[in-house]
Amino acid sequence: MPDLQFPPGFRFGVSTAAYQIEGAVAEGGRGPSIWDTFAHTPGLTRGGDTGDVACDHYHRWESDLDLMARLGAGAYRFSIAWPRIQPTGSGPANPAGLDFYDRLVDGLAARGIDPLVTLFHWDLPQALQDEGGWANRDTAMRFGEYAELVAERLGDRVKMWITLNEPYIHFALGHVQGVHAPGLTMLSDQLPVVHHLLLAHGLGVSALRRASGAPVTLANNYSPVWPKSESDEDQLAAAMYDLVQNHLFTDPILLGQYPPGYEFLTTADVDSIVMEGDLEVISQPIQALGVNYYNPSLIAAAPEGDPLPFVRLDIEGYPKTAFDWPVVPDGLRELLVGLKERYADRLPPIWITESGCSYPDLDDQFRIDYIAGDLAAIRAAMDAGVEVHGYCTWSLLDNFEWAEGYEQRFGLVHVDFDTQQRTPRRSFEWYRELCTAAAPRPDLQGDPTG
Ligand code: GBH
Repeated sequence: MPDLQFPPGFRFGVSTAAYQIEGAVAEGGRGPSIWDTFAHTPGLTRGGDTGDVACDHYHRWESDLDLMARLGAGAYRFSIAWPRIQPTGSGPANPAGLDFYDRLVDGLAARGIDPLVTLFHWDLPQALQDEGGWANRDTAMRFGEYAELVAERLGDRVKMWITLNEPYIHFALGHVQGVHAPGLTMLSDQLPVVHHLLLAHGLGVSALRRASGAPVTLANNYSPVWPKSESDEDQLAAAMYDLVQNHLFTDPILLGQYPPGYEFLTTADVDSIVMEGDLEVISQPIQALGVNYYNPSLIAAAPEGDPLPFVRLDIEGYPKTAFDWPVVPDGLRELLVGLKERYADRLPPIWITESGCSYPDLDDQFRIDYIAGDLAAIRAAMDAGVEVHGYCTWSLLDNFEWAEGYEQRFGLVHVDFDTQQRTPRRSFEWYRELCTAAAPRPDLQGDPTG
């Protein structure tokens, strides 16, 4: 048993996302999403990989739940594919879509695992993208309706709602860098996408709180920002990077206002985008804050002529995962303490909704050390006064790693993508000890603080 003592009630779980594991993209009345379109466009994903089959979880969900039961997981964070619920992103619910998640939620309850449900993990219905996607304010309204349909059906059993997964990453990689769906490269007038994602979150909170007693949050990807040097240029670039990655999708929610300096995101009149009353909707109380952590960001001023004001540099001097990402567990402590400093009393209890690494071998001491490092960092932050209620590791299974296809392996469980055979790695056994040693957990639905 690793020497990682957490207070009673602390939950250990695992995370996944719909497009990364489900497959069955044309079954049960599911409509196409922007990720189907993107992955099927030649040259955009590694080796042309798509999520058409992925882990075939849509057909194998029961045995996957049995795996989680074997793990002793206290919580399972999964996402609902919006295009299964509304194939074109609006209108009445598709019964087969709701039925699938209904069975999943009941299957979890039968195994004593709390369902933590993400409503949007990047798979926007393609029909909404055809109408402008997140650049269109209507998409936020549609999200509120979708949230309502899901909450009406599952709201009595879901234990925590996560409106959006990593809106910053969806914005930056999908709408600025163009390396994720929908593959846009918007160099100016980015504020509408940002604002409509935030508005969707707020409208989602309203709908979910109306129909369900469960706590609501969103999962943000945070990264402590390290300026390359003391120079004014690098300090300024780092501050701008910090603004977009760490503050842009949190200040409006927790403080009711955009971070100072955000106006550079548009050349239009801000009031034509951020309408009266929007910030009230966006800043409704949330009962937890989801934190996804992978690594810090080393930032320098961009060379003259670059379209963006900052560049991310390689972080040297730390071990690297198979994905070449630096392993810096203390960055998690740093960011948690930083959140507490910035948001003080406005900061709700934190859930670590993702942390993990790509590592291929079945004998994966590397992954064990990685998770243990992040858990020790969480403990250190808790000792410094940050309230953390749970940890979900990314991921249960090897899965479709977006533009990187199936090459990167984040699972506690290895998946052979030819046979769909699941083989638990050594980290699975290690994590099982941690999960099973955890004390019994109080009911989240009855706990107003989440
Ligand atoms: C999450 O995104 C997603 O929610 C999940 O779907 C995904 O599978 C998982 O993480 C693993 O990727 O340039 O070396 O400093 C993570 C977003 C963006 C985090 C890129 C790490 C920088 C790596 N990531 N980022 S590096």
